[in-house]
Amino acid sequence: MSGGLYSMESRDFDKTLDLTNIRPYGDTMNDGKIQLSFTLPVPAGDEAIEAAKLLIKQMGLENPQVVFYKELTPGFTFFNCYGSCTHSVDYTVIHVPKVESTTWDMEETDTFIKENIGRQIRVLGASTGTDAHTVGIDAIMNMKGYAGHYGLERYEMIEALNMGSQVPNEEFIAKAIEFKADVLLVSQTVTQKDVHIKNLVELVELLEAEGLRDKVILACGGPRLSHELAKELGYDAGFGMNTYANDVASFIAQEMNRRING
Ligand code: B12
Repeated sequence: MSGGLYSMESRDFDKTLDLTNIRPYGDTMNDGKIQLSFTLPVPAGDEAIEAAKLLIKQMGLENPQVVFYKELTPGFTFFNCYGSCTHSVDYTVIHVPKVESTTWDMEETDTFIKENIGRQIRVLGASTGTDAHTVGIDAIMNMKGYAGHYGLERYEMIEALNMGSQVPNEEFIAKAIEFKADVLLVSQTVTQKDVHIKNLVELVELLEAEGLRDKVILACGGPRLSHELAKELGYDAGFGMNTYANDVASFIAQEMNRRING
């Protein structure tokens, strides 16, 4: 959704919108309504509902309401609740670091690579470490693509190799050397106990030890990753939710061009 378009439409629709002071929207501007769901380790009943409401109040939400509850298994009750948030944020001062490239479609990127790089770019991808989630990296790389965006394997000027999931960092690097990869793409979905940080950092350290870090474009992606975090961990770029292959391909083409042609 385009922030600019949205705010203009909302302004036309509701004159009480103040972008320096936004709060959650339920059905009336500035009502602050938030939906929460959680489980408490107690049996269902009036006391459980009261406990849920007290908890929501302690979270700083006003007018707590339990709209659904069910004992999932003896002694554990699941709740759907609402409450009103009284806090607000200034949307106009927010700055989120983002990958600085222009997103093109597949044909534009292929043409740019032909004209500026003059050869296919070799891209190696994998979901590394113990991570078994393949759908994210497949969405970026597979020929068929994802949500109407063809994957990197479809690009004429990209030679893409997807190693799948649970690829140890050492194996990934060995393949990168054999494949003469220009670009390494790492997918990390599971973030429990910060395992993604450990994996991602370990890869950077191993690449540095092999003298390879500066020779490749290194990017990572996953639902809990951001460009800011990726940069902190030593990556050239990080991609989060709703990324498509053409976002990544455009970045790769422009970054390669910058490195080769200045
Ligand atoms: C399918 C799934 C599984 C399948 C995976 C099958 C497979 N072949 O991939 C199975 C059943 C194996 C599984 C297992 C587990 N899962 Co799971 N799984 C999911 C689920 C339902 C969907 C993930 C998915 O496919 N999303 C769709 C893709 C398209 O989205 P995406 O990955 O975000 O990718 C997009 C972007 O992030 C980005 N992207 C992703 N990677 C990359 C890489 C690059 C380079 C780039 C540029 C972009 C990019 O582009 C993609 C397209 O836009 C999610 C919940 C959910 N609804 O999201 C849980 C979820 C990810 N799983 C979770 C967990 C906890 C697990 C297990 C640990 C459960 C367990 N206790 O065993 C295991 C871990 C196994 C392991 N060793 O990794 C948690 C993770 C929580 C966390 N914070 O870590 C989630 C969020 C569920 C939850 N709410 O608890 N899982």
